[in-house]
Amino acid sequence: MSGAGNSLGFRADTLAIHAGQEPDPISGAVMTPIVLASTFAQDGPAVMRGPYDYSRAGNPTRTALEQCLAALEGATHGIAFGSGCAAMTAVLMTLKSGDHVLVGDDVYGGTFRIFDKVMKQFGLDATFMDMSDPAKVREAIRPNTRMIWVETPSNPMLKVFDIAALAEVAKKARLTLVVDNTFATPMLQRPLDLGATAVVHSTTKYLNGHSDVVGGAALTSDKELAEKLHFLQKAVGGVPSPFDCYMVLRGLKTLGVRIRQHVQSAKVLVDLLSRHKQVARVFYPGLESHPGHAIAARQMKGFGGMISFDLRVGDKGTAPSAAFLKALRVFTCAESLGGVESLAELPAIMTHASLTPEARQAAGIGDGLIRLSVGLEDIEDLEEDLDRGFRAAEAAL
Ligand code: P1T
Repeated sequence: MSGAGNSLGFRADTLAIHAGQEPDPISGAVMTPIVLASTFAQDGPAVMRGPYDYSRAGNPTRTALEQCLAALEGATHGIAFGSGCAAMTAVLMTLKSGDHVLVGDDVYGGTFRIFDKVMKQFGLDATFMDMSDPAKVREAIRPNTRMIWVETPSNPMLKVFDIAALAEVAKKARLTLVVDNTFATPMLQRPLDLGATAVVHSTTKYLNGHSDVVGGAALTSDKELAEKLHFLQKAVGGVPSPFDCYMVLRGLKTLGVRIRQHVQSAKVLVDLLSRHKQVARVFYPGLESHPGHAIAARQMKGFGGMISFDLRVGDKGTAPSAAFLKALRVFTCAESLGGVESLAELPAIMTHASLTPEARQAAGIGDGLIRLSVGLEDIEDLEEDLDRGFRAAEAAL
């Protein structure tokens, strides 16, 4: 399978294992070699021997990863970065001072921080808004708006937005639509097929899947945008190491089976949480009561492995939620998500602490909001662990 592998029509589970990866032409090694070289011999000054001259500009292990990710997202171009934040920043650096971006009102805290604390200094303006009503998004477009940016499902409230409808709005106004597909992964949702211009990922999460890499990527079939991103990758230099690229390639091989199990286990825990007297509300797109359920059912192949819920905390602030998290023995209290191990966290003081208190309140991120990344442990151990948490939370009330 050569190049992006995509044109050959293979399906996602096959692409995840083979796209961008041929047995090594010299040794026949089945696994992609980790090419650690920072520089590559030239046949003479500025006479390239092969496609590579310097590893910031390009590296064979990185190319394999970029082609694999591009194939999975149905993109012609993949551009890998040293973190999800580096990938997102590069995409925003394709804009210029005075431009304006419409951003979904529920995004990872670090994404909010890039807009609020970094890009703002360079004159990039952003409006955070609920993107549930595409007509409202259309009305919010200004003469200087260049981009619509959305996470779906979103972090941490699991909001779902209609990618095809937003793509329609973007297309009519000649805007770029960027979708952060970290929570869904291409196994469950392919935004480019629905009309998005680009997809961004934190490969740190499900794509790598083993909580041992920080990485990111942007995928697009827009040639002009891809050229700008390749330029920024080389010029600004937020590149991943060859070893990290290899690790993500290795993790990707099991993405399909992992995601199917994450989804199946999440469903069991959602049922448990939905029936629990200490839970005020469960946020999960698979619930029929979820406002975005119909859209999720249409645009996703499964509802994902992330769950948020509001624990009843009375007037005790974060104490019952903290007690819940401390009592867990299978779930680890930690930021991040998408690994084989289950994680639990308190967005208000962890992943979304960088939001302003007003932004947190507007998003609904309160003291009782607990976010779970459902891992691959035995489901009965996970159920018992949540019981442990609930008992500790009750004692703290
Ligand atoms: O951590 P990094 O690889 O830089 O990725 C940033 C990022 C981008 N997009 C989404 C949707 C994310 O969730 C993240 C990182 N999120 C966490 C660390 C977290 O615990 O939510």
